[in-house]
Amino acid sequence: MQADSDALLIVDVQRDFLPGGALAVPNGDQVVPVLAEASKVFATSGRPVIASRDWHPTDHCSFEANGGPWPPHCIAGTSGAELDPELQLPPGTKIVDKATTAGKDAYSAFEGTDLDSWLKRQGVGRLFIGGLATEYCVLNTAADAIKYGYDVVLLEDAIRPIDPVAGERAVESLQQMHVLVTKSGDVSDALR
Ligand code: VGL
Ligand code: ZN
Repeated sequence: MQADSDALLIVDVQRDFLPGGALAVPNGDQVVPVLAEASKVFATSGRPVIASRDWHPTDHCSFEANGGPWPPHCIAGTSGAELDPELQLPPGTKIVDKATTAGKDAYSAFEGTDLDSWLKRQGVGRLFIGGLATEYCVLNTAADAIKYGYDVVLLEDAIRPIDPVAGERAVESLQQMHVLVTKSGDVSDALR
C-alpha cells in the first residue's frame, strides 16, 4: 500500500463510556452505528482499522479513590472495558490499549503504545478519527497524530463530548492544528 494511505482510528468506544456505563458520555451510543459503517468502508477496501481501549488496573491513579478526577472505569478485562460489540469491528482490527499502568494516565492512544510504529509500518499517512470523549481521548489522540506527522480528519458525527462547551473548544483547537473536520458520509469520496 502506498506510503500515505488512509486508516480509521476508533477511540475508546467501550461500554463504560456508553449510556449506563461507569463514565457515560451523553449520547455516546450515537457514534456506534456511524463508526460501524465507517469501519466497513475501510475494511472492505483493505484499509486498516484501529480501535483504542482505555485499559486501567483496579488501582489506577485517575480514579477518585486514588486522588484522580474519575470514578473507576475501563478496568482491564471487565465487561465495562469491552469495545461495544455493536461496532462489529472487522477481522484484523488492530487493538491499542493505553493507560495500562497504575501510576500514569494517558488520554492519547499514542502515549506509551506501539500505535505510531504500527501505523508507519502499514504506510498510513492519514488518520480518520472518531470516538469518545471529544475533549479527552479524541482531542489528545488527534493532537498527537498531528505531532507524529499524520494528516488528520475528524469525523464530527462520530464524536461526543462529556461537556458540550469543552467539546466545541476541543474541535476548534484541533482545527487550529490543521485537523480537517468532516462528516462520515463524505469519507468514501475522500479516501486515498
Ligand atoms: C477518557 C476520561 C477518562 C476518554 C478516558 O476516553 O476520553 N476520559 N479516561
Ligand atoms: Zn480512563
